[in-house]
Amino acid sequence: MSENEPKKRGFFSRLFGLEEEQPKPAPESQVEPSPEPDAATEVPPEAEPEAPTAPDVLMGEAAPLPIAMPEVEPEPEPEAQPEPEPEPVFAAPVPPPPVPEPPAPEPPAPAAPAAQPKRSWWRRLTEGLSRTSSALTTGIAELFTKRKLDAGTLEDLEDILIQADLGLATSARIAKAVGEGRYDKQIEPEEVKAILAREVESILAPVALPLSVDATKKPFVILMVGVNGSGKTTTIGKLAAKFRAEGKSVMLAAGDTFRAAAIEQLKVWGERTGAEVVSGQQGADASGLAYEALQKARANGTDILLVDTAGRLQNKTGLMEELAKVVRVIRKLDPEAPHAALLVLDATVGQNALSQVEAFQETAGITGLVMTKLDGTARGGILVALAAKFGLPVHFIGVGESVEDLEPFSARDFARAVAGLGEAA
Ligand SMILES: Nc1nc2c(ncn2[C@@H]2O[C@H](COP(=O)(O)OP(=O)(O)OP(=O)(O)O)[C@@H](O)[C@H]2O)c(=O)[nH]1
Ligand SMILES: [Mg+2]
Repeated sequence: MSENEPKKRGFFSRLFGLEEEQPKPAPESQVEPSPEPDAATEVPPEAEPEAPTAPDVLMGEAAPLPIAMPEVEPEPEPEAQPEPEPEPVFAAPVPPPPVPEPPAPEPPAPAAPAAQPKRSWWRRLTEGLSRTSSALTTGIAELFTKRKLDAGTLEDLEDILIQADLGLATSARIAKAVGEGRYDKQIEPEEVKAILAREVESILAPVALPLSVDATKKPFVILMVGVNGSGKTTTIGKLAAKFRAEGKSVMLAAGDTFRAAAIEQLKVWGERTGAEVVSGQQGADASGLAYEALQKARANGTDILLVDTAGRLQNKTGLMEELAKVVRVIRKLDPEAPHAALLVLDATVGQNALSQVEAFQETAGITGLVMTKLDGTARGGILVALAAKFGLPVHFIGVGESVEDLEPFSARDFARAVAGLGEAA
């Protein structure tokens, strides 16, 4: 029984960190509606001046993936965004938003080799998930070594799983699976890990779905949304590179109009990937820009339009409303667009991801998830909780800042990495 039960909770708590990590702080000063000529109607704009848009057309051949380095570092961003604005009015640059104090900027991206060997993918994934997996495997080893299984052990196991962000329901489910038919028997830690991997894989498998691009939609519009610094713009760059490598034409819409650096960052990705960038002036209306880009992509016969948006915290209603407007305005041109609305989640935020999904789901009708920064000190267990709770497709995971660091999501790889098992044969 449990008389020699090791007292390891404090250790786990320290391993996991007790606090929730929040997404990159993004002080947002909610700005009052900017003094824009009122056009509160939802009339689509016409005859927009093309003036502020200076597309960098760099359409090349389906390119060998260019050196991938997002060197335009997201600047301290005033995430001060105008409240819902009048419907798209192009070329009506609004004065730059007030500047609140800068958030901790993301560190500048280190230089990375253009093409890393594919092999390193598994290593980066397991290293990124090591915070989660080592806590789990250490906990499991201490709990199950030389002990018979009883209700107390299973409760302790459940606690370990909950602390690994797997969520209450999933943790209970896994503990139950471990207990089945094994009461009063000894069970090896390796067996527990195998059950953990199996259960996690079975939860993740239904959501591990590729992003399918319907070629009959021209352009196929992909809207990228998420909180500040989650990796939207970088993921757009990586996706653009993938699509270009498949020979598709790609256009990028610089819908984060609040920061000049955000526009520049997207232009850099456009140059690297041979994708045209449609951008407006800083402060321009984001929905208007998206509308203009869609018109342009249509006129050009572009295959895929990727629309960047400004980061916004999910509890800022004004900013979320502005995002809803981007969607509404796009739909004026194409009622089915955006054909994909991808929520980019930073894997290091833990439980906060749950409320991000809820809020962005409601506002932008997200169709799928991309989880980034799984190469960092990730709290990968949250992906399992998200899958169990929302069942939204997980298309890709990001394991680094370079262009090749975006991988289709594999339920088996992820589950084995979380459980501290080796790469699947
Ligand atoms: N380690 C790692 N860093 C990433 C990954 N994806 C993005 N980043 C980095 O995260 C930082 C923020 O990425 P961005 O793409 O600018 O994030 P964003 O969501 O567009 O940010 P805002 O526009 O400010 O809301 C950059 O330094 C990226 O290089 C990833 O998968 N792994
Ligand atoms: Mg961005």
